[in-house]
Amino acid sequence: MSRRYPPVSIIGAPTDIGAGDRGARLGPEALRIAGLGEALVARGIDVVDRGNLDGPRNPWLAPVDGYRHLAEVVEWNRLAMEAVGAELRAGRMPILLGGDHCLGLGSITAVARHCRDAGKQLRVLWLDAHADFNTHEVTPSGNVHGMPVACLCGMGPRELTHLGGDAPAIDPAVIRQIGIRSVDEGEKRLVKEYGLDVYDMRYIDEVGMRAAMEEALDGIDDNTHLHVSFDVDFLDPSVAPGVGTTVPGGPNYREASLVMEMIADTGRMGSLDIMELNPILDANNATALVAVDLVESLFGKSTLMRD
Ligand code: B3U
Ligand code: MN
Ligand code: MN
Repeated sequence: MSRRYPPVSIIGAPTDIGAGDRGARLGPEALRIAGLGEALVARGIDVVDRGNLDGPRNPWLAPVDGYRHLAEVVEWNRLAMEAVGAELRAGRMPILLGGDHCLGLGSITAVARHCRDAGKQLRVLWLDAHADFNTHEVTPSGNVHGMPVACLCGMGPRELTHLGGDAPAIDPAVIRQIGIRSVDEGEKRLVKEYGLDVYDMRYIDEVGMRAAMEEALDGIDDNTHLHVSFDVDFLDPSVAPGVGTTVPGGPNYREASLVMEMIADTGRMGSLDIMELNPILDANNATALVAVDLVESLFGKSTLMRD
């Protein structure tokens, strides 16, 4: 093992409060059963599993004013923000297990605050089929898992945009979105207006994953905190069927492995979300196993010694 990693804390956030299907609440357990913790321990990493956060149940109601379950979403994100923040303050690397991707808001709000306090430069890699840049005005669903990036950039209800006190939590310029292939009509306009740096599948097909990732990782230095927000629907459904919103034409296993390996090579990953795994829709936990395998690559697993 050539590189040393900081101690890791696994935090489960068993909720589908922001999703359009139920089942992502089972994601943390499926990832544990797929051997996430053991795989990291086997790589020589100090791992503590903090167990699960305990937030409100999913009342499974229709959207109100463009948001489903806003009060519960706020509470889950507050819990996620506090848990992630506590690990960062303790010098540990949080891995937040979703749960649906609305939780990226709480996680990254905590990471952004930590970076400000520590004088670090933040870079967010958002691996996803979706831009998650909807607002209550343009959302086709009212599901808040389609909105966390917008909220982080200051667009959304005050309870979410000001979760950490200040809004916006981050500057859109720190985000790189990779694997995008489903953006709603109104959302497209906002993505353009805010100048999000999006490496969509057409771009990846044209230049190749390696060149796209080189661009996305450009400018990272020793003072960078790299946050990886991994929505499992980033992957092509042929390798990852166990998610609520599959979109065809995503990165295959080889491309996704390269993404993770290139991130590992930077040595700068300081926090990670693994989101949207829905075991109800999975086949024998296959998607969870793929996710764990890719996380091992994120933590430096490679076929040969490279250093
Ligand atoms: N953009 C759609 C679908 C969606 C976004 N994120 C996920 N699905 N997982 C929406 O509902 O906002
Ligand atoms: Mn997402
Ligand atoms: Mn997605």
